[in-house]
Amino acid sequence: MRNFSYPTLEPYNFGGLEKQNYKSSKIVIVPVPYESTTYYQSGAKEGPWAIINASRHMEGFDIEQKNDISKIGIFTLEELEPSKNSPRETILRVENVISNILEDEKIPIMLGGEHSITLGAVSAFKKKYSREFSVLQFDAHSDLRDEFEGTKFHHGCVMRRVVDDLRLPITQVGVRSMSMAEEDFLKESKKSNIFFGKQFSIEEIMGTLKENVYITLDLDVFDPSIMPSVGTPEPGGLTWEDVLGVIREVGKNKNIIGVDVVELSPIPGLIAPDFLAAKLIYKIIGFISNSISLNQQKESVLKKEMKKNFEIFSESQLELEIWSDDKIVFRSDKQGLAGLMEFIEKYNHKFKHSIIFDKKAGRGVALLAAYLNVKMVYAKIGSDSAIETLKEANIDFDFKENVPNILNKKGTDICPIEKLSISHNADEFYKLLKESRQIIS
Ligand SMILES: [Mn+2]
Repeated sequence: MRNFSYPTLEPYNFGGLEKQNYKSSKIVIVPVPYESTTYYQSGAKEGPWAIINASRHMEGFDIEQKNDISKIGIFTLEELEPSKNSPRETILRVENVISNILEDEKIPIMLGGEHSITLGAVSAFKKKYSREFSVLQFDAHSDLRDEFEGTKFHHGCVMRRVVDDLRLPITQVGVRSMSMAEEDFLKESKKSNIFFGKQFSIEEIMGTLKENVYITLDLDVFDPSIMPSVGTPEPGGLTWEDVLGVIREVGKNKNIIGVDVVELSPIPGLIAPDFLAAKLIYKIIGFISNSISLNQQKESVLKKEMKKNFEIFSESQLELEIWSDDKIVFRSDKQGLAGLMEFIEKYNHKFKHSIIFDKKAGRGVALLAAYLNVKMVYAKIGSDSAIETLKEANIDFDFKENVPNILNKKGTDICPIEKLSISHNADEFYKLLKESRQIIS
């Protein structure tokens, strides 16, 4: 083909980025122009395009972060084609693409489209995180109807599917419209932490959330004065700062694992709401990249300290057991610990939901816990310096005489401890871990 050479405008991707590279991107934008059920104001299928188009005119530099946020790497996928057959099929398509992104350890940000697509994304997250995450919903509506207009996959039913079918904890913010049946459901089931309108404090919201948070944001949570471009605008909505204030704190204190921003129905000629949606997403990406770099700094400081201290506490009689989400238990002696550390360095393995317990937890155990990224430390006694380190690393702990006997917990598959405790180098450790996985499965 002829090589045209002329100046071009910003490409049609989120942020109008010159070069997109999937491999080096942490954020993946998934446009889903889905619209099926009838609307007061229709046009949600134009939402993703309008957001991307507006985002091409955003400034890359962010005054708050004093940085070009796009440096985290943003890759925009092609628009997903909704199924013409059924809502369920579209939701499955969404689930597939989000699963693929999670497999690649990236953070998906989905652009809607109708709110129903959230179910597909959240299903993919459940496969990866099980029930170890919260869904934080910003919305003018509670979306808790069991069925609406003859379907369970209506956008007014999406959170009901999340709490009932996926059995996930939800927190709802900004709700100012719902039906009597939804009110009854809320009262009876107590399945939602709901904050009506502006009646919330950031601390209260934080208190309802698990460590991992998926954010679903229906743009009608904003006041119609700044966000008229939605299917059902409700008065008394949140301001730009209300919403950003909450998400900023979630970014600081929790782990944002995925986001969707839905229900933009662009009004021709009115660009400010489209731009608001684009900028909102960019701000959220900023919060995410901020927390990732903070965690990396914290991690590397702890790793350094761990290495420095390793010699000292490996001399002591360290005997600990680690119970991981992989249902693998191993007992470590001095050499075993050396093998474990070598293994973590080489294979970059993380025992995300593990528990360590030890007879006595000193600073060494606390550092190891931080290093392994475990969730909880149990021990009979804990030193002051251990408590200090664990608090710093945001790890829960429980020090009491009766250390729970997790090893004997019913239904826990355990691979032979002896097998793993003899691994004294990284490759050996990896081999044994792999073998034990096979034993378990
Ligand atoms: Mn909604």
